[in-house]
Amino acid sequence: MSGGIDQRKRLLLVVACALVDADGRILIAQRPEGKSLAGLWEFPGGKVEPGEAPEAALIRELAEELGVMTQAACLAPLTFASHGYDDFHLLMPLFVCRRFEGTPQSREGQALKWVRARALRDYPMPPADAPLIAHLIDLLGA
Ligand code: 9L3
Ligand code: MG
Repeated sequence: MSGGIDQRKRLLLVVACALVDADGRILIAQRPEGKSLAGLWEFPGGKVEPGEAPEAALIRELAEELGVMTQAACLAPLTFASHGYDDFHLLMPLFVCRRFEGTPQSREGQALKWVRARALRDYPMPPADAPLIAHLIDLLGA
């Protein structure tokens, strides 16, 4: 998390997920060309719509982006990112999900990779995501 929130900035609420497989590896997705932060690797997720619960938003995003099905009871909150970009401030809870159905597929042209917690540091990530790695290493070990 970085500093306080600049009250002049628009707040953006995004949810992200560390999908964890049976070997303890975590799924990351590379933001495709044409999107902001293209080329950077992120924890899958997206914007929470007004009136939507964070868990419901994440279930929707995982289905849309990866074709993966899960349930709110399978989403454990771990921490959250708070990062000021030039034109908005991002708040992003990170959930951990170990129980899901389906093999993640690239539904939006994004590259996908399963990596160990410690190896996450080898992938360039958006500034909001990078500080979350330490929490995943604490939880999952190397
Ligand atoms: N974002 C950062 N890290 C993430 C996710 C899912 C999203 N793990 C940022 C990138 C965009 C904003 O949140 O600035 C909205 O995400 P999207 O709707 O463009 O995926
Ligand atoms: Mg997204």
